[in-house]
Amino acid sequence: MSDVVGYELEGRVAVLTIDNPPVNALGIAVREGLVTQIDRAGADNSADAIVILGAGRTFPAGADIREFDQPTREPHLIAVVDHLDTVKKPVVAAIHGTALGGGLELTLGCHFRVAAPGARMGTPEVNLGIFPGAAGTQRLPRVAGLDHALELIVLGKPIGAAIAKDYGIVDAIIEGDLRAGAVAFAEKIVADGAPRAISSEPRNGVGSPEDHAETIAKYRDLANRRMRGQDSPHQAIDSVIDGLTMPYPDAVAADRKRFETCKNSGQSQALRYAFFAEREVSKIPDIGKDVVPREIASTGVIGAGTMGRGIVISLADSGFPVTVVETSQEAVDNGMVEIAKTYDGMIKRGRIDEAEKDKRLVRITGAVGFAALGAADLVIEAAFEDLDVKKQIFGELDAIAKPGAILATNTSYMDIDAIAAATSRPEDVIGLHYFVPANAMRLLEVVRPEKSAPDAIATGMTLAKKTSKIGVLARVCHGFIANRSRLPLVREATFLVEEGASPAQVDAVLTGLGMPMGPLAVSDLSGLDVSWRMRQSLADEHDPEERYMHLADRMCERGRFGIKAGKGWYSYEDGGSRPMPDPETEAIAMEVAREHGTVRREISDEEIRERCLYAAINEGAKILDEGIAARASDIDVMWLYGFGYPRWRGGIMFTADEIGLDRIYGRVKEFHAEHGKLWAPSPLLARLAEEGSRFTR
Ligand code: 3H9
Repeated sequence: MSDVVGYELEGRVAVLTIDNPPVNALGIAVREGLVTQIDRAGADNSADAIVILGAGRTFPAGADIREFDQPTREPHLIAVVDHLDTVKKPVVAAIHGTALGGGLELTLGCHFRVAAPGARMGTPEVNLGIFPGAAGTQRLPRVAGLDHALELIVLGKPIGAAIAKDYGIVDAIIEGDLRAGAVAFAEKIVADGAPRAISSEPRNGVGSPEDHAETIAKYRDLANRRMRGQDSPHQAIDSVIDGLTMPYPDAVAADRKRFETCKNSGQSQALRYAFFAEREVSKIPDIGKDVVPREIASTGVIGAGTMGRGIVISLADSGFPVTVVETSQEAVDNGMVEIAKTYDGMIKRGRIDEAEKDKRLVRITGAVGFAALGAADLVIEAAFEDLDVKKQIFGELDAIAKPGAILATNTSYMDIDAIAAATSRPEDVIGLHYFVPANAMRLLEVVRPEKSAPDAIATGMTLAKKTSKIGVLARVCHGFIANRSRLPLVREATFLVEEGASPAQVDAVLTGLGMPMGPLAVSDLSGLDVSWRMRQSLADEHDPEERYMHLADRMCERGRFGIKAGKGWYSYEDGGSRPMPDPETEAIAMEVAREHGTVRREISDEEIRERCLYAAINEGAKILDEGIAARASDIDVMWLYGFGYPRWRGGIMFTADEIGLDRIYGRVKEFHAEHGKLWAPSPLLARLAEEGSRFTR
C-alpha cells in the first residue's frame, strides 16, 4: 500500500508508522502514504482509533526541504492536515525526537497529541525564509493561544515536551514505551467517548487583531531586533493575522499564496542553501566514515590570554577536563580569576547557576610549564603570534606529549607546515583556529597541514561537534579561509577612506547589506594594532607593486588603536564604545593621500559595496581554486559563523552567484586596471564567468 507509511493493528487501534529516514521528512511519498493509510484506517472495521508515529529517531522533522526547488506535488501537506479533520475516528499523534515545521503541523491536524518526555517540537520555518505553510499559522494559535503560537512561529525555537504540555500543544507525556502508551491513550479516548478536538474549529473564538494588538506588536519588535532584514517573520505574523480576520478556509488559501511567494524569494533560497551548506561542511571528500577520530579524554591549552581562556572555557563547558599552562604562577592565577569572572557573567545573564559554575571550574586545572601536559590527548597552543615562538613551543611539546596526542595550534594565519616540521610527529599536528570570544563564537577553522594524518583531522572536526561548534576545514595558506577571504574587504575599506569616503559611510554600506557591524567599527573593537603587527612581521614579503595599507599603519603610529585607546577610525568618549565621527581621521587620510598621490573624491555607496564585496569574492575564488577550501559553500559557512554575514544572503560566494559572475568578473577587471595587482582576477572566476556558471550548486 505504501512503502513509507506502515499500517499495523494493535488491538483495535491502527498504528501508522512513517518510515522515511533520516528524519521522516514529509516528502511526496509520505504525504501520499499518509492519505492512503488514513483512509484505510477510517474504513477498517477492526480499528476504532488511529495512532500516527515516526520510525527511527524522530517524528517527521518537517516538509522535505529538497522538494522546495520543484513545483509542489499534490497532495499538498495542507490537504493531508485538513483531511484529518474529516476522519471520524480519533487520531493521536505520538511524538518523539523532533516534530518540527510540517511535522508539528501534521500533529495539529491530529485530534490528540502525546509525546515522549525528551521530545522537542517547534516551527523553525522562519529560519528557512518561510513560515508554517501547512495551516500551522491558523491551527497553532487555536491550540496554544496567540502569544505562545507567535513565540514558536516568529522566533522559530523549538520547545520541550513539558513546555508543550503547559502550552496545551501536548495532551499527555508518556513515560516508557511511546507506542504502547499512545495506543493505550487512544483506547481510553474511545472508551471515554471523548470528542475529537478539531483544531481548525476555534473553541472560544480567535479574537480580532485589535484584541491582540499588544502581542502582535511585541513579536513585530522581536522580529525586527533578532532577525534584522529578514522578511519571513513578518510574513508569518501577517499570516497569523489572516486567521484573526478570515474564516479558516479563506485564511489557509491566503496562506498558501503567501507561502509560495516566500518560498520563491531570494531570502528563502539563500537560507535553504545555508541549511545544506552547514551540513555539507562536515563531509571531507577524502576522509570517509571509516576513519575513526582519536579518543579525547583530557585536554591542555597553552596560554591563558584572551584566546587561551576562551578555548579553556569552551572545552570545560563541553565536559572536557582541561589543563591550562602559563609561564608563571602569576599568569596562571590571573587566567583562573578571569575564567571565573566569565562564569560569573554567565550567571548574571541567567545562563548557568553557581552549581554549574563550580562543576565547570572543577574541570579546569592551572599549571606552570609544559610538563603538566604530558597526559593530555589534545593540546591547543594559544600563545603569541610569532612563528619562532610557536616552533619552539612545538619542539618542547614534542618532547613531553604522549604518543598519539593531537598537537594543535590556534594560529590565525601562520604556516602550520613549518610549525609541524618543528616536531618529530607532523602527522599529529593540526590547526584549530578559534574566533574571539572562543567560548561563544561557533566557528572553528580546522586547518589541515600537508603531513597531518586523516584521523588527526577527523578528531579536529569531531571536537568541533562535541564543543557545539561548526568545524570548517581549510588547507594551509596565509590566513587560511576565514582571514584570507576577509582581509581584502578590510583592505578596500581602508583604501576607500584614503580616497575620500568617511568610515561611517563605508560601515553604513556594509551594515546596509545586513552585517551587524561595519569593518572599520570591527577593527576599532578588535584593535588596529593586531593587523599592524602582522603587517610588520610580513614587511619583508611585501610586493612593492601591491598597494599598501599606509593609512592603517599611520592610524597606529598616531596611537589610534581603536576602542581601547579611545580612538581609532572613530573616537570614543569616556571609555565608552559608541563610535563618533572624528575629523582627525579625515585629516590623517588626507595627509596619507597627499603623500602617496591618492586623488581624494566623492565615493558612491555602490562603489563601496562593490569594492568591499567583490574583493572578498575574488579572493574566495582564489581560495577555492587553490583547494584551500573544499567547496564554495565552506567559505560561506565561515562568513555566516565567523563574520556575521547575513544568513539570508547565503554567504559571499552565494551572493556572487546571485549577482552573476559575469558582472563581478567585469568589475574586478575594471578595478584591476584602476587599482593594480591586488585586484588580479581569479582564474576560476574568469572561467566560470565565461561559462555562465556558478560557484555554488
Ligand atoms: C516545513 O516544514 C514547511 C512546512 O511548514 C510547510 C510545507 C508546505 N528536509 O541536521 P542533520 C537532512 S520546512 C530534507 O545532520 P541532526 C539533512 O540535510 C521544514 N532533509 O541531523 C541531513 O542530510 P545528510 C521545517 C532534511 O540530528 C540529514 O537529514 N523543519 C530535513 O543534527 C540529517 O540532518 C526544519 O527546518 C528536511 N526537513 O538534526 C527542520 N531535515 O545526512 C530541519 C534534515 O544528507 N532539520 N534533513 O546531510 C533540522 O533542524 C535537523 O535536521 C534535525 C536533526 C534537528 C531534525
